[in-house]
Amino acid sequence: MTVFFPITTPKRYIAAVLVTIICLHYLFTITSDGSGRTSPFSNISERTGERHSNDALSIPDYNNLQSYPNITGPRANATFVLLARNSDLVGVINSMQSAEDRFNRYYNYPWVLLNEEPFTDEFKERVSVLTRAPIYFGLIPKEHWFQPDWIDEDRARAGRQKMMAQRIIYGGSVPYRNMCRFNSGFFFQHELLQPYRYYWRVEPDVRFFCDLDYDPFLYMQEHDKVYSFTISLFEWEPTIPTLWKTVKDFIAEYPQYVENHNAMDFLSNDGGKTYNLCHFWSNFEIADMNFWRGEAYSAFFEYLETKGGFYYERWGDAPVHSIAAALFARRDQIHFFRDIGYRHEPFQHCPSGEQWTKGRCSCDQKDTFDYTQNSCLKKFEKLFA
Ligand SMILES: Nc1nc2c(ncn2[C@@H]2O[C@H](COP(=O)(O)OP(=O)(O)O)[C@@H](O)[C@H]2O)c(=O)[nH]1
Ligand SMILES: [Mg+2]
Repeated sequence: MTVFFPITTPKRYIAAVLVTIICLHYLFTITSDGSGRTSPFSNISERTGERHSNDALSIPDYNNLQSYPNITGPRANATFVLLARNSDLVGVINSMQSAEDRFNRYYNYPWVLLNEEPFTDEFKERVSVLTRAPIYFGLIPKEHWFQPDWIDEDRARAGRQKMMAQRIIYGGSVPYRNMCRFNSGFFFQHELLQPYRYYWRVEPDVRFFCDLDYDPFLYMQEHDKVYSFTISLFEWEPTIPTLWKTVKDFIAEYPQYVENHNAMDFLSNDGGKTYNLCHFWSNFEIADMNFWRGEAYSAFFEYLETKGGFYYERWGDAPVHSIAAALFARRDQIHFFRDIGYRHEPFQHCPSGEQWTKGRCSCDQKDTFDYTQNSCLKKFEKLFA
């Protein structure tokens, strides 16, 4: 005879269903963290279904600055710098959002935005909401921006036309040349930047891929660094046909400014005779403005300026800054921020391994400029081999 529960009996049926529901509920409460995700690591209070009012404290309170340890620690005298036009608004928002999300919402370093035209109210309003840090909008003095009167415009025009014929990017653009000259010799003289020593340059439409859990400005200060980069590459030679000769003339005239432990071997494969076109990509820079404001760089920029190459050719601030940092600073004062994931079209630097995991980087480790054919990183690393 087969023994079986006569589940057709209504009372017994209800009891069985109830027991099943209670068992299922118990199973659910011991395996759930309450947010819908099951986790074997749920804490005791969650296992028992209790909820404490301070449970939320396990989520960092970003609105309470005191709760973030670095805020109370030492800070550098530093700021972000962003040069932009009103028409760059969307790109500026993208870049600032990225820098704030990945770093500055914890540190609240100020932002200084510069333009040769007044920023519109809409521009100011849209970017001001992106940060809780102080934000300043500055107008660039005319003499720091526009082509000086002593430049021979016929010669400058001929230079532009030649470059346009060679299809060189921005070859025919005067505003681009204004920008390169301003970034080379004037931004650090702007009155809004006078209070600061270190700056982090940001451009529209760049991206920071990784969390940064330390202060790179303090890193610069504590390790006596003056210049840093994430990407280095070769310059487009037709934009600087006479720059290296000018540099060599300057060195011959002012040998006292050349640092003994310099990075000439990053710039030249033959001890300085010729320029190998390596430079640091200056759309990302964290650097010490005291270096630009110092005697060596001031003399250097003045020398370049008198040659007119910012307008007769198209000298970029990247080779100008790079050459100066490589020659007038010690090579160990130049730093490669390997852990800062960064993109400016069309290249990016993506950290790898532990740095990638720790930084919660959103970039593809395989997509990094570091050791590609057009990168100068190997040359930089060889300086220290
Ligand atoms: N205010 C202002 N900013 C400019 C001008 N031209 C370029 N910039 C800024 O200078 C930086 C470099 O210019 P960008 O167009 O990004 O050049 P690229 O990165 O070399 O292609 C960016 O921060 C631009 O917003 C200009 O005419 N006026
Ligand atoms: Mg750019």
